[in-house]
Amino acid sequence: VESSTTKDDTSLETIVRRFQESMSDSKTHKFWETQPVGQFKDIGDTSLPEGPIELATPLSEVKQEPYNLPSVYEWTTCDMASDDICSEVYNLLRNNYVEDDENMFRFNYSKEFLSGVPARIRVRDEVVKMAEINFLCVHKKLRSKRLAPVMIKEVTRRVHLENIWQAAYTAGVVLPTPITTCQYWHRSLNPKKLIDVGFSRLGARMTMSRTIKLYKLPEAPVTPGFRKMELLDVPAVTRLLRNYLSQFGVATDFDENDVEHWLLPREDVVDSYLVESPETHDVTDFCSFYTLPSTILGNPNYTTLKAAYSYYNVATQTSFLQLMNDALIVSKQKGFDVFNALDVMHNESFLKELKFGPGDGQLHYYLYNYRLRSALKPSELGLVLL
Ligand code: MYA
Repeated sequence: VESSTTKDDTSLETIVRRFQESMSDSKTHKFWETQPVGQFKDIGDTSLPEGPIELATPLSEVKQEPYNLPSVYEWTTCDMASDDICSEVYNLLRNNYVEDDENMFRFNYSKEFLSGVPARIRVRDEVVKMAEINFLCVHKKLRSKRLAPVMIKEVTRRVHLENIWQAAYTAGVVLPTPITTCQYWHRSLNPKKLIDVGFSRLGARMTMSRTIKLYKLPEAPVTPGFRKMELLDVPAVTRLLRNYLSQFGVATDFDENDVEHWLLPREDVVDSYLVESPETHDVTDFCSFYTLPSTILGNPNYTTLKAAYSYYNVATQTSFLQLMNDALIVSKQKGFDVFNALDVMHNESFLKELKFGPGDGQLHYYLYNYRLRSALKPSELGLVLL
């Protein structure tokens, strides 16, 4: 949700929230304090080594049976290739997954997103095999019963059995200890709808028609050679991305298979565009975004907010500003209401100029069983998790 608060906001709600945020570091975490993650008490202790916190153990020493659940429950492994099971998981998430602070919107990930995959993530000079953990969800009726720690321990056990000892994940809540904290920014594409559903508000001294004019975009992309990515572009895009991501402290380590899986355009999942030089036919620039609608809760006129999320972008010949403006233009053409981006990588350099506004939510990034000597700035992070 677009932030409606300014620095001098002194409403009681804001003061209480800021206080809670400032206290959350000193809150006790009965579960997380037992886990191999950076602990709040160690922040600033530069004597601790960077790298794995616990060593890998032989697989025969990994607990072979699942953790116990309260008696009426049992574990099932979801076969996501089965339509029925995929629908069950999809519906659990559609009704119970992440909401904004005011409970106006809830993520509605499409079925295509719902698979777990291993990843290679580079930390400084080390490429580490990790699990990307996502979609942790407990039904609304079963909250606050300490089920989440059992689920996390069980997924950890299962990942260990795959001989993987590290993980990466993001969350809106503060846990021990973020490697960086990022902010979402939002670019209105359909300002009238965004205002109607309470996603954003009419600015001071603005009318609806002036707002619509402010966010108006050209009909078509302006960069010569700007086109959709195709299968044959995979090697060139991989080269561009690997070169770009090498400058960040923590980043995805993409190979050609990963680029094909994560970035090749898929209807309603991911869109990728590139610039092919009209003279040399070299691929010089790349931009991408994924589709993540949110259900609009309790609005009589609208049910779905269509949001595009900036994914990975690389500009070498085109200005970054113009490349991202072309991304906005194609996402508008495709009917998105809003284009979201985190302040990771070099995104800061286009956010304000392209009329993104800061959101009210933060996204914290975490590594499991891997210590960083010090936190990163968002601009030092080359990793976007779906
Ligand atoms: S982030 C998205 C998380 N999902 C949602 O926000 C959906 C809506 N919410 C829910 O479904 C529930 O509220 C959840 C918590 C399931 C989140 N990440 O059972 P509880 C800790 C990690 O009584 P519930 C995503 O998917 C909390 O601090 N821990 O609480 C990435 C407390 O521990 P402590 C969390 O509200 C997930 C304990 O759980 C989160 O009923 C990455 C309370 O448990 C959270 N988002 O359920 C998971 N929220 O006392 C970690 C609360 O210590 C993966 N908690 O503070 C770690 C790597 C594992 C693999 C390792 C391989 C080597």
